[in-house]
Amino acid sequence: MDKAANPVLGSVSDQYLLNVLEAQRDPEAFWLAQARRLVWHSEPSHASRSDFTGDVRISWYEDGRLNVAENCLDRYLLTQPDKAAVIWEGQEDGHRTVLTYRELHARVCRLANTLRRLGVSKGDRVAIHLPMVVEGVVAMLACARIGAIHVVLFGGFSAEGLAERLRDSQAVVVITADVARRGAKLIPSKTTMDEALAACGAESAVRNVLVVAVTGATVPMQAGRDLSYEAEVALEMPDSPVEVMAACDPLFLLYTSGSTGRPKGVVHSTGGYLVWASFTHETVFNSQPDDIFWCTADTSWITGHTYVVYGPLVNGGTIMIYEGLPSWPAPGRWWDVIDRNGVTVFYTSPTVIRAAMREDDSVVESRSLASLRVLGTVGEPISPEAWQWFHDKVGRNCCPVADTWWQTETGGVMITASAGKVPGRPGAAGLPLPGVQVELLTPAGAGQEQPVVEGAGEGLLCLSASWPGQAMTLWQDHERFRQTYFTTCPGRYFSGDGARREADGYIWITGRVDDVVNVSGHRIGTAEIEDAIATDHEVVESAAVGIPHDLKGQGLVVYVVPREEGVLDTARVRKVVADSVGRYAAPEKVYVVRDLPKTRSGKIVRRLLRKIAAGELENLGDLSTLSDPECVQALISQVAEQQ
Ligand code: 6R9
Repeated sequence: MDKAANPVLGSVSDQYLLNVLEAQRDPEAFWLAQARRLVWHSEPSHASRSDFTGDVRISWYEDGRLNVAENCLDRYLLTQPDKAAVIWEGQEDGHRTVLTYRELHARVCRLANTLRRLGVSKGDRVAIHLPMVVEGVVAMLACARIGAIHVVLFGGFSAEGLAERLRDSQAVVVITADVARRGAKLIPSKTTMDEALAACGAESAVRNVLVVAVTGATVPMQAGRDLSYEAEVALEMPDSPVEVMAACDPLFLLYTSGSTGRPKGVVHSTGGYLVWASFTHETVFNSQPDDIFWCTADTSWITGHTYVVYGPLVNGGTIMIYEGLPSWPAPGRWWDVIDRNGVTVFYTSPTVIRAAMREDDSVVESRSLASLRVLGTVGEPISPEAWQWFHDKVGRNCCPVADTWWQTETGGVMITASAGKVPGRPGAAGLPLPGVQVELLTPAGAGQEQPVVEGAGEGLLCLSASWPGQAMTLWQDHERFRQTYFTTCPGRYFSGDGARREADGYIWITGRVDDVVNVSGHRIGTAEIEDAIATDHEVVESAAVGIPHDLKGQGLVVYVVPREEGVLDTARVRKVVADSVGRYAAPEKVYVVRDLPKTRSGKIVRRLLRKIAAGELENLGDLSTLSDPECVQALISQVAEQQ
């Protein structure tokens, strides 16, 4: 990067550029220095022993030993025991709790002791299925304290979705809620979990279910298995020893969607992940000790892991957690949360911003928002218009906006305009963080060489060197890990996204190039949807694609070929998806068609289906590879009839 020759980079801070250069010159020394952010029982003697070739090995700080909960809590008991660690606000009037570091530590210890008493030990999996309540944070840290691997499950999963993940992870204890609040709706968490466990039958390893009384509703309790969370933790002492872990022991696994059917259990490490959480939380948001840091993500998303819980706490910050929706009971609710609690950093998603833009500007303008210092967004591309609105209306023209590109697999932010260091540019993600080695590769046919794009240009977004936050493997499927991420562009990690780089280095994310659809920031594999639909015997074949959607970023559209021509209940298809994946994945539209367009080798041509569903009929591209080019016209008219 040549600062002098480049007016934009001219305003990138010197310290930032120095870090970039230092990390490039001697990554080993740079990352070893970053490890000093943490407290270690035994300090690592080296940083990375990772290798993207052969069987693929991701290994950071290998001989270091530490405990994550001790890093997030105990170290601060000495320096700032009475500082607020968590500010929680409920969606019901007057529901608010503040926990100091001392209090959070005590709660974590009580649960850690409870889990130990229930026979949970190092390496066991514990599933956490909770709404945005303090117990979610407590549960993650309690697992970390005893070396159990947490698996946080989304509250919106169907019973079948939960069952699949419980079977795969072989969790021994589940922590769930009686009922969760979601605006005016009540979500029956416990009974959905009961259904999931019934569906698992003998394939589940769950011995106990701890039920948090979120609303206090009466729910069925199975004797011997189900226990009241509150009653159990009350039996325990507020102190508990930590399990000292190796840096490469798994801290958690988190399921995410890929381009094949089965969800992937992404496994994150203890040492490398925590260094990454600390480094990125400080660098990206220019974090300050008196920040009230509000990342609005659900804890079941990687963003919730890294920026609701681990990043801010490992850096000794104060986190804000809000239970409810942005516009319930009335528009502007989240702006009130910011004003009432003095939130300084607000990190949210483009979906939330787009929804707020649709409201009258007076909603946001009538709030003060004077406490805000830094804004961030994550999850999907943000349009220049939405970026500008966020900057002008929420940030009142004076807060930097960091769009942050990253993934479940990267553990934390990778590409962004770090607040106060790199000038933001509406619509662009920004620059790679220090130590992040981005390469864009030109897509090539099988067996062909893939040239690296130098300077300005577009290509597949790859990372050519490991970084501390990189996932180590997929749960019990290292071969799938290697195949998924390291074969498209050999010797590199391939993200599944495409990107464009400007001459001055700024990167724009162009979206997924694989079969993953991003609906309001939820990654949904089209194969997951198609597998669900395949269980309907009236359907011969189906194809799911994503199309642009004003509010959600992308919407799902499904094409189905019925067994009996023209006869199919589309409502049933939507229900089958909602039941087996979750309501959030129910398609916007189901088209019943006679045939799907395929290549001569039998591959469904999704590009065509996407264009037809989006009504972009002018340029359908090359149809010569289709086995039956005629089918396209028929398809277009069948879709038109159903629109
Ligand atoms: C953190 C997170 C990852 C996928 C990723 C990409 C999309 C995320 C983005 C973005 C454009 C951004 N994505 N952030 N696209 N600009 N700032 O979202 O993780 O749920 O695993 O999703 O989301 O397509 O590959 P995850």
